[in-house]
Amino acid sequence: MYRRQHRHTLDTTPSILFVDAPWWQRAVFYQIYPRSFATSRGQPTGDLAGIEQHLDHVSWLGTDAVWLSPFYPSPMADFGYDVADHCDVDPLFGDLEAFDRLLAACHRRDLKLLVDLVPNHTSDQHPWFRAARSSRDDPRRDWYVWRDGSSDTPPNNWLAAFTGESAWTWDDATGQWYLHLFLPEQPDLNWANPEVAEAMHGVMRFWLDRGVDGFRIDVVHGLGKDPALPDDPPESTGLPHSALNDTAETHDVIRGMRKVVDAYPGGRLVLGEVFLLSTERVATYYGNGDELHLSFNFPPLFAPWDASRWRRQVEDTTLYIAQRANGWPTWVLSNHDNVRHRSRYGGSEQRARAAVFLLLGLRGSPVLYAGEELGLEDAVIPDERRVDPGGRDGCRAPIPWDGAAGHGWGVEEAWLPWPPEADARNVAVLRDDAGSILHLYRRLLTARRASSALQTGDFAWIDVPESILAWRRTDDGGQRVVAVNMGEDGLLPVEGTVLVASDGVGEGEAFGGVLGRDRAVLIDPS
Ligand code: TEU
Repeated sequence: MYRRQHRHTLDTTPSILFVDAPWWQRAVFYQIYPRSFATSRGQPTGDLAGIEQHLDHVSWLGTDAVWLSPFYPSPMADFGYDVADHCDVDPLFGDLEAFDRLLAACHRRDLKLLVDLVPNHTSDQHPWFRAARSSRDDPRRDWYVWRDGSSDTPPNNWLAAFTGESAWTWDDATGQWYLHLFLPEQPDLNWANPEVAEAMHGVMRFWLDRGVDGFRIDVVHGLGKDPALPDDPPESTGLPHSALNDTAETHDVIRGMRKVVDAYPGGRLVLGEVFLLSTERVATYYGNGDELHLSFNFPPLFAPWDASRWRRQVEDTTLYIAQRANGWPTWVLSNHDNVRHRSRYGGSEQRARAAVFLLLGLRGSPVLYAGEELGLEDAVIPDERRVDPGGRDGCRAPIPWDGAAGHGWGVEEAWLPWPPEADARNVAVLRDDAGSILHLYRRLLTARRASSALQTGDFAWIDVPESILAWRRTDDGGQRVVAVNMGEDGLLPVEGTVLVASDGVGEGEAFGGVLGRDRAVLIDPS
């Protein structure tokens, strides 16, 4: 069924390669937001060479693949998600040679690298949009979505994200409206025009030819628009159209992208950001094995620290994604768009420690967000330092690498304030403390790598008190039990050896039968 192999990585832990599942089903992903990860040149914003210098942290931790948020030339109205050139590197982050060095450094460590593809919109400073905007007759005009109308009535009721205002902006010079699901500085591309698809496929090939292992695709569910542009229903009041767009056209677009990556050897991946608030709808983006390999599924991210709510999310994910042909779930608790989960769950480190057992223990591919392994909370951002139009600054605070002034950045202040307790809660200090949350993440990642049951095994609930979620992962190679207690101390009717405990207590010993509030365990029941 599977073959054991020692991989040669900088890490001395022998790891096991299970050849029966594609790499991305076994992989743990690690998201890096380049502005906030590390600098190589003493700047307040991070850069690609800074990431390269800190890659040993990522491989020491035991993750398998990095997803890099955008580093492309950009006016930074949306901090890089407003791309002005899809095939280059913003000077803030380095250049294409720095990218190639980073990619090679990842591959030397057996880390895959995904880049962020932003195909729904460009910057308004992109040459394509500058051309499109210059005249109604420009050959690129139809690369974007334009509509006639009077300057006081937008074509429909769609709302833009972040501004809460109309998703249409009137272009006075040419007398038409253009569509933007996000900022007015982010005009939407018109994927109904085959030239757009061709151009974006060219962008994909540019990065695939350089050797990237695939893409995280931004707002992939937004790409196809219903040509009738129907109003959003009244009951969706307040939701931006970006959270509602869910059309048949998009599935054709995704199939086209999938063909591009499938033409390359080595299992290149498309991991889509489907920001729809229904897991049942998200599941449709896996297609029939001809659309996304993996999709984000955000409803669990929005669930509170509550066992019954989480049980429902796991059941939905199992029903709609795991049981779907070609469906394979992903799990994510934090990213650059949302308040970090430790803060969302009330701020206790104990809960953050227990939460990672969900991420790494449930069936599917986990996506970690840099800094969660330090148990970071969102930074407190004073009004005068807020910069993001979507109010997401807190989760984008720079990673503190050590406890000295400047936390390894060589500057007094980075582009955003440091996260809380950075003097004590940083990579260097937590690495020296075997009991830290950082070492907990590492132990759990190591335990996951060593167990095919935990990576790709079947999932079954264990019958336990309401406040506990407990499940068994099983395959031919063995079994693992994971339990997370979101409520009162409770009895867990499982015997076996504790492999990893969220509070570090009793590891290597027989499980005692009681699981405390906000505690979690990984047990070998054999
Ligand atoms: O996010 C898409 C998206 O739908 C979210 O931004 C969502 O609207 C927001 O979190 C609600 O608070 C992607 C990127 O992840 C995000 O950073 C970009 O700003 C956005 O696309 C536009 O490119």
